[in-house]
Amino acid sequence: MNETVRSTCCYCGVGCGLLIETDGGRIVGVRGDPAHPANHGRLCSKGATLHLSSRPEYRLLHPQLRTQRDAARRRVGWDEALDFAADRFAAIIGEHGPDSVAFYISGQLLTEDYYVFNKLAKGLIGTNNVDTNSRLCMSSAVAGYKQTLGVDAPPCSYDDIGLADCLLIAGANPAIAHPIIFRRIEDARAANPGLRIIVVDPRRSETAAIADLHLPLAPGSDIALYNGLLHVLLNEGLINRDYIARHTEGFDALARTVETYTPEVVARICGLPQADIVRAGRWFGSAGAALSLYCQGLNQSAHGTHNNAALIHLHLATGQIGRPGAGPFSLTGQPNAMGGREVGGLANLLSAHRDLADPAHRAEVARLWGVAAVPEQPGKTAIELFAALRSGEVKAVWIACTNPAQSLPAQAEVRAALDAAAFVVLQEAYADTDTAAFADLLLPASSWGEKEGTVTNSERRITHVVPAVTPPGEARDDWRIAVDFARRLGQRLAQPSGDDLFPYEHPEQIFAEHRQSTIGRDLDIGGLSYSLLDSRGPQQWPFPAGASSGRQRLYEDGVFPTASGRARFVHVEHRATAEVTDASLPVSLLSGRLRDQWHGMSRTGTVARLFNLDDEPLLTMHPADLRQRELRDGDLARVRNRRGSIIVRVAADEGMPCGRAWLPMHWGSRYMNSAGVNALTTPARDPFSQQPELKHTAVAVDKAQLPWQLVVLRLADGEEAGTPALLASARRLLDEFDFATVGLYGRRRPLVILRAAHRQPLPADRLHAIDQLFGLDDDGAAIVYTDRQRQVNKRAIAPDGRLVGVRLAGETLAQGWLKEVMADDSLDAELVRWAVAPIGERPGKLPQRSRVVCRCADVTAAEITAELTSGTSLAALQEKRGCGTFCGSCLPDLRQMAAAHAAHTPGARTA
Ligand SMILES: Nc1nc2c(c(=O)[nH]1)N[C@H]1C(S)=C(S)[C@@H](COP(=O)(O)OP(=O)(O)OC[C@H]3O[C@@H](n4cnc5c(=O)[nH]c(N)nc54)[C@H](O)[C@@H]3O)O[C@H]1N2
Ligand SMILES: Nc1nc2c(c(=O)[nH]1)N[C@H]1C(S)=C(S)[C@@H](COP(=O)(O)OP(=O)(O)OC[C@H]3O[C@@H](n4cnc5c(=O)[nH]c(N)nc54)[C@H](O)[C@@H]3O)O[C@H]1N2
Ligand code: SF4
Ligand SMILES: [Mo]
Repeated sequence: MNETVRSTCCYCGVGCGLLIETDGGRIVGVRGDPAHPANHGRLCSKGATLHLSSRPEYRLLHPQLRTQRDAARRRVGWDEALDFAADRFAAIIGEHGPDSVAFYISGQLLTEDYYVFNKLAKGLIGTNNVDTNSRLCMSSAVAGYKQTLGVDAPPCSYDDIGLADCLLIAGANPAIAHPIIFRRIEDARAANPGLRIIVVDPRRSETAAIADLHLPLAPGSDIALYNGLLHVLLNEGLINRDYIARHTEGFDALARTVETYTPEVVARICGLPQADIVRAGRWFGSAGAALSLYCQGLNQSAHGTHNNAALIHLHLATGQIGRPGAGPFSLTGQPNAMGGREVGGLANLLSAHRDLADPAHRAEVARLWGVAAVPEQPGKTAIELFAALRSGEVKAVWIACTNPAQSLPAQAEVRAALDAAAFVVLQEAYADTDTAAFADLLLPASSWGEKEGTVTNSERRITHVVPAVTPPGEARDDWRIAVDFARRLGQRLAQPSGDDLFPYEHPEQIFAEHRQSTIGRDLDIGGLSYSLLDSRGPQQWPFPAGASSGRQRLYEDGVFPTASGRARFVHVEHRATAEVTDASLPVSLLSGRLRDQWHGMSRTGTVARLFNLDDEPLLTMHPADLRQRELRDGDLARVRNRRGSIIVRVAADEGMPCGRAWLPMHWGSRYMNSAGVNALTTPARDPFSQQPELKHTAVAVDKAQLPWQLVVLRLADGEEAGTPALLASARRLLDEFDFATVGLYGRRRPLVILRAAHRQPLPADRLHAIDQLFGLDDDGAAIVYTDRQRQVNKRAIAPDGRLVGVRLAGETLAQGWLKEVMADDSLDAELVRWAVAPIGERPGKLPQRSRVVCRCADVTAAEITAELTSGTSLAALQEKRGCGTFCGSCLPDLRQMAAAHAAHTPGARTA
């Protein structure tokens, strides 16, 4: 029976609402929820393909345990798994004290999950060693807000985007990372011709395309720039003296500091034209409403807290805060980074925005939980935690919903730490992330569409999510796993309080306790309940008891939650990046996101069409930088520094200033034969937020001499059937080569692609073994080409004239066109022999592939024209193929195609 359940997207912090469609207990589709205020029915390509991402073949289905490090894990029952874990934790705590264990959790957990883990560490065990991947993500934003505004609260709402006259997008790439926010920016641009958009980003990002002014500053030079803009504001009389006098403190000292940040000085530090700095200052200062949107370009820095503060200063100095269309709006990355901050699930925070350092706050939390005390000593933050695992100071770690063996910087250290740990537990939804290789105990967690609880998005809006289906295998909800473990551990620690502390049988009981902890605090949600969220829809905090709605905008009255009620200007000065480029490491390596992949790709990496935009991790550099290294587009390069070395393919990009390079963060050891970008990144971190400088590391880039190339393209059998097994086969080969990547491609019939390069040709028996692994060894259906002199060997399998697999060794030129025709299943039988043609050229008779108009639903111009020609209306076409119904960015194109068709076809319908 078909059912529809309201939920949210589990990817980014925009927090789009969606409707999950189920049939017979399986998720069969998703649509944007028109009633959700975050997205009003829109979804981006990732949200729109969520229903394709939950195949049980990829999921972790049963607990697995190994009692000896070198042994293989075996399947165990939940009782055995959790008893074993409780025994190990209790023994370690008994012998070495509470601080010898730690939890490393995630902004992708629901608030209720988070709450239980936090209480388990701080309330039951008595350690503050609970930190999260938000340390890599939002902790500088938290510290930046607290230093200036007093508490960790983004003061704005998404609606402010449409009300601003000046948008300052700094160190954020919403076109890729927050696509539905970017749709709002495009709408604002269309509606308001006077809108000015400034983008501050060291490279010409996808978002920079919409900018009126792009400032490609030197990596890490943001403080200099914002101090320089404040200098311009002061110079040009664009500050709001009245606001400063009434609502802030510390301005005069900062004004003296920024005296030296003249446009001339700042231009030199940032590598920008002076005139652009002055122009940006004037635009910001003269705007009726100025809104800043910022993210990891500011946060992931060894001075990330002050990057944030320096930007917030611009708003305080001009009074551009607490008004429609104005304010410093930190975009959150993960779907529930906000919820984690609310429950205080970080090593230096306590529940409901309380501070660990404050004895009164500690006493309040102890009272709320009914424990004697919460520990005083701050816990270890992510980087410290893994260093302590390595040194043996921390012996056991419980990891949930994050993949540190890919996402933390300096991977060699991190992996050594996981190796050194006495006991590693991983609570995961997917079977084989890079961290899973290190786990002694693997616990299967339920995931998107299967769980109940709440999430808070970037604009402080809380949504209640309910399950649409039951979890696969024996997977259980994260909060339930934590509660079950906590009760068992409580018994062993001779603290019968385990059961009393964790009496929950339903997530709403946890929510109620969390709600209680917020009463009287800045984020008071005393008026919320699951039923209110269901009946009146998602709500923004604060929402105290008796309120009729949440607060759209904070600080409208100019009163800030500081001791004096005033916001603070703090002393910020330009500082260099932790690592400076020099002659031996001349390139600044930046990293970040691609539109269609999510972090370590455990989920997005299973959906073929999410590889269609980018199916390999490419290191982009300026063409001149490539030329200087004798690299051509598509060549392989070695990227190295003293921490590591990886090989990747390069691509020319005029938008990368010389001396900078860019690599996506998504490919780890399951998709390529290295740890990816974090083999190279630095663990250097901000002194206030402890967030590491993931956005900049100094590297050398040189041509990699790997002349022998291999590509395998293998079509899976059914819609998705066979793909997991083929992917697993390809993965087994990764380490055989000096360079290798695996991935998917295509649409209804996915292709699995292995690309490799090696310093010398592989012997024939190895090639044969590869053919066997991919089912290409059936001599009856094979077409083969061999040129011993050139050491070229090609093989294609085409049963009944239909090309289903190709292996090219020695020369791989045909892979480009083969990938397209195989994914489309469009190669005529008579052209199949071209697959193994000597030079790999494209057959002249092959029609050019039609342009993809809707990338979300993957519909081409030819398909749209065919539908229109057969009499389908635009509305019916949208309904049938889904095009234009997700993010909406192709709608103008679609409408134009329909209109053009109508103009040429009397009587055709355009609506
Ligand atoms: N498609 C997709 N979307 C995602 C995610 C994903 O994995 N995939 N992850 C989500 C998460 S958790 C997060 S945190 C967000 C991140 O969202 P964003 O921060 O918007 O994305 P990033 O690509 O990490 O980095 C943003 C930009 O910072 C720039 N940058 C680098 N160094 C500097 C600098 O020194 N100064 C300035 N001003 N800019 C700099 C980079 O060139 C990059 O374009 O995305 C979220 N959304
Ligand atoms: N070089 C570089 N490194 C970076 C960044 C960068 O820009 N550059 N960005 C950093 C940032 S901002 C972030 S947020 C991190 C992200 O880094 P990670 O947190 O390591 O990334 P994910 O791949 O999202 O990991 C989440 C894991 O949880 C699993 N999972 C999904 N749903 C559930 C569930 O319901 N329960 C459980 N238990 N597990 C589940 C997924 O399968 C996945 O393996 O990476 C950081 N690392
Ligand atoms: S913008 Fe895309 S990834 Fe982010 S919540 Fe919305 S649909 Fe999901
Ligand atoms: Mo993040």
